[in-house]
Amino acid sequence: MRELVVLQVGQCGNHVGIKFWELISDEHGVSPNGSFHGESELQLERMNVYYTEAMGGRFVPRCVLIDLDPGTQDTVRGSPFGRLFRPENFVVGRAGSGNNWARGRYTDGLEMMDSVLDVVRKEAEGCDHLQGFQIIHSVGGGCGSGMGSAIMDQLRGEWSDRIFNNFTVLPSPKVSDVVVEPYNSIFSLDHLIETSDLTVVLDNEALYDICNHVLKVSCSFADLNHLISSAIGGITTCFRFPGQLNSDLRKLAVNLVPFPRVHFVAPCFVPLTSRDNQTYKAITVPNLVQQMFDAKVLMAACNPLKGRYLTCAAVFRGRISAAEVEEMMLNTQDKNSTHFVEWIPNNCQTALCDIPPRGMKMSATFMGNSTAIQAVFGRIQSAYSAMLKRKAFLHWYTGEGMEESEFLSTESNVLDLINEYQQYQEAPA
Ligand SMILES: Nc1nc2c(ncn2[C@@H]2O[C@H](COP(=O)(O)OP(=O)(O)OP(=O)(O)O)[C@@H](O)[C@H]2O)c(=O)[nH]1
Ligand SMILES: [Mg+2]
Repeated sequence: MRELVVLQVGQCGNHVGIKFWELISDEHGVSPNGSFHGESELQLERMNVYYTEAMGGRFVPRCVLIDLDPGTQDTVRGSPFGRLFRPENFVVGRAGSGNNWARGRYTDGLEMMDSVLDVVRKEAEGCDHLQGFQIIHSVGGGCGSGMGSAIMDQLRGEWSDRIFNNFTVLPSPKVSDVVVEPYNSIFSLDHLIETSDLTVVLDNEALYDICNHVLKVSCSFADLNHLISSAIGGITTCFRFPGQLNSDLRKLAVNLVPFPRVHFVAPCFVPLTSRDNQTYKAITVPNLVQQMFDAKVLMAACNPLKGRYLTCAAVFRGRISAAEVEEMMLNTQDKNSTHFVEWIPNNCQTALCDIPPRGMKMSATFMGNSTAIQAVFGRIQSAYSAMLKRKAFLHWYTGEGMEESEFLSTESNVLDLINEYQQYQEAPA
């Protein structure tokens, strides 16, 4: 079996992570106590990708839950599925980093590193054939960002030939009041560019707009996390249920990432639903395809019509006709051909899974590797640059041992990435 190890780091990582486990446990018929109550062989067939079967047929998530701050883990333990996790897999520090990347990366985070690695090694050694790691984290604070980077450096050293897939929540002033977020995020991006194979961008700015303008619901973290977990549930469908296309993490990464640094994809999930509106609405394949390519539902605040898709992938779920899906997808690409680079033929991959998400007849999840994503990085880099110019808040970082020169080299790596996207956008066939 091809197993994955999930690491959820920091407050956001753990809050999103628990929603993901609730969702997939429901889809695979795993009860909060780990027993199987499903009706179908299909739910069991690939269970080992995400769960280990423990004594007495109990299914335990292959998940390591990490935070410097003990408070988050108490929330996770107290949630309906909190008892599903192996108690030893909670790795907790004494206090949060105070939104300081340097504390997560260099000081407090490193103190906890041995305990983290012990748990990860135990999980990895219990696997038949480990595919790779999925890391769920935010980059606006200090733990998910700084400690997340430190953990990835270590894991890369030990498992260099495995795939590293990040689910990365980017900050927005619309839902946060952490003023140093641009610093923490640009430091993390600098790391992700080098150490992640595939980064799924979950941008709080876009998620806020979806809640506020499209769904017209409140914009609490619970609302944003509902959207995020449906996207992660959709993206991981092909790993969890039998099928051919993009059926493991490496295949997905190979199809989506044409150049090593250009591995940031923006997802969307349709039909959109709010937390309390899970009821089935009549929806058709043409509907799904049309919504999927609408910038308003994209979970990164950028407009793909202002860039070009290098690659994309879609997962359709439900009892739907493969021929209809194929036809609609080709039609849409034909009509928008200027927004797909012509130098990668067949750059849109479509997978089908018979089993719809709970409460729906059909759904689709889309991941686009579009050059338009440079706008998201540009937004955060401008805020970074404005503060750095006046050296605002620098002492919090230099006080932990960081050099001022690091601030400049980090920024230039992110600026290089933005440039690369621009070059690919303009590259002729
Ligand atoms: N979507 C979403 N964003 C969150 C959530 N919790 C925090 N954030 C965002 O994540 C960033 C802060 O990161 P946290 O995850 O709280 O910080 P941390 O990793 O625990 O690090 P510390 O600074 O040590 O607390 C800000 O941009 C918040 O807006 C959440 O549950 N959902
Ligand atoms: Mg925290």
